[in-house]
Amino acid sequence: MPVRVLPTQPYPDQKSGTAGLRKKVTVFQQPHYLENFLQAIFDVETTLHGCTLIIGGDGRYHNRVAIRTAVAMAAGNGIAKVIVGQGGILSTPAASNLIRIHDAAGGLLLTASHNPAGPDGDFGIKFNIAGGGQAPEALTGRIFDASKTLSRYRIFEGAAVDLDRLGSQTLGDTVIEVIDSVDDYAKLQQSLFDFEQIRDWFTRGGRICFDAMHAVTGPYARRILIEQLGAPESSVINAIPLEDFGGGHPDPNLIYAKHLLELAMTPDAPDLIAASDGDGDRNMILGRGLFISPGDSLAMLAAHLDRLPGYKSGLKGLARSMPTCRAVDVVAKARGLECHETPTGWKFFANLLDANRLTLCGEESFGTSSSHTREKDGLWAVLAWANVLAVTGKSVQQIASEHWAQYGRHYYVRHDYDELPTATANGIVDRLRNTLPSLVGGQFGDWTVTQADEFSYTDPVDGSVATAQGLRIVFGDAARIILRLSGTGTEGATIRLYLERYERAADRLGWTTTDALAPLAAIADQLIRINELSGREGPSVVT
Ligand code: G16
Repeated sequence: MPVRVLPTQPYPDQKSGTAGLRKKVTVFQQPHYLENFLQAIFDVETTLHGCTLIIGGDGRYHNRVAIRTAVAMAAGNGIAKVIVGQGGILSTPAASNLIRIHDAAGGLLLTASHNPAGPDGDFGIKFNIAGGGQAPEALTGRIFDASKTLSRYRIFEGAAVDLDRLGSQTLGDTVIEVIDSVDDYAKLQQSLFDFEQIRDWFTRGGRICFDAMHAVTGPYARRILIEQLGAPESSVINAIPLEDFGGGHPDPNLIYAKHLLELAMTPDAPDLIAASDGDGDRNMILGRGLFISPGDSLAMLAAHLDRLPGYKSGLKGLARSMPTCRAVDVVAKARGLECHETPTGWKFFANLLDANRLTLCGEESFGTSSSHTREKDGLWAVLAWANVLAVTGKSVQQIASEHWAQYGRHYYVRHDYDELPTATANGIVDRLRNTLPSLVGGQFGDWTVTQADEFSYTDPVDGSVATAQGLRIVFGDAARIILRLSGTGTEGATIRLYLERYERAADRLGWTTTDALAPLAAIADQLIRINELSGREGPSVVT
């Protein structure tokens, strides 16, 4: 039998963060590092045996090597059928969809999301469970425990799988099916949106610029926007996926996609400007003359979604992660919908989605999606916006200003302090945590602190509790200051500071974000003293 049991050494650092295991490529290249983590998954998640497993990645450097190993280990661990995207390519939302439609027992998604790629870049693995969602914390904890004590792994030795040839191949008793990476995803989007209406919108002169940032969404965007919806060729830029993402940083935000903001400010800007990230789950939305913050995008989609075919029967509920601005809460209240506040991490939406209590959810980190899948879905958000523009006949600018006039406006910014020494970052967070109780009732200008605590979350479906999910200083509905440690960095520690201010009066809706948030930034500085305590002059990234 070519299935071999080979020795490995345990690694002590295979703890999954906010979205799976993310490390430098060089870490993954250590002997048996990948094998150790994968074997821990196969040992712990015994439901995979005899079932279907989906495997794919975002095409970054090391993708093919890792996928070959994953396929050979799946065959070595009794998986009945492995479905792989052609060339090893699957966007994260496409993989989640495949898990669902093939009734698979899980999926291995090889990606470090928006983190840079290449030999010196990052690599990662996410394990998604049956139903398509990310493994819950209890499961990733058990996988981590197993990874620390493993001494052997099982692999189909000498496996020669052709990842580019569509169709079935076998490795021993395991069927390996290589499928088109885009087909099923495109069908899913067709079932949700009015493609006729969007096509008409293009025919009538509607224009889009979608930037795939040389990452995984290029083939998806080309197929859907150009081939199926008839947008001109020039509508998708940087469409060819490259192993190093063209040396760029496929994190679509105001820093790494600044060129899109500049495009939006030109007189002849397209009606809709958008981008997605490395693995296709994030989205950035701009209109002519303005950027739509992720929290606003969530709220504006919430206000319009039931006009689109897949959502005509109405919305079940809405949700956002705790640091995401509360714009969606205002829409939920006005429409009498349930609204949930969850910890950061898409996995926290899964139970609510499965329990049919949620239709639309989103995060400040440029993630938006709906009940159609169990991951955030970058291209879905872009198509949703295109369909909203087509069905309303309005511009992004009109949608935004009418929204703010009706519901009020949440000004919002995030400051990231990247790659801090871990002890420094922990010290800053600990210090604020200790001062929180003394802040309640404090007066800062016109604002009074109504709540100052550490966020913890009890899942309303299964009762599981997630503690230590970020520190928040709340000034009623008027403003919030939030501080938390990122769970996705690969070097040192990253502190994120989030500032949110809500205004309703007509003469306060047209401020710049910087002006609106300046007083809150000053209060945050007074209370948290990040610059002083970190020795930095300011944040590394402001989005
Ligand atoms: C991941 C998670 C998201 C989370 C984001 C930021 O996104 O899937 O749910 O909001 O990380 O996490 P943090 O603030 O802890 O760095 P992605 O796109 O990187 O998979």
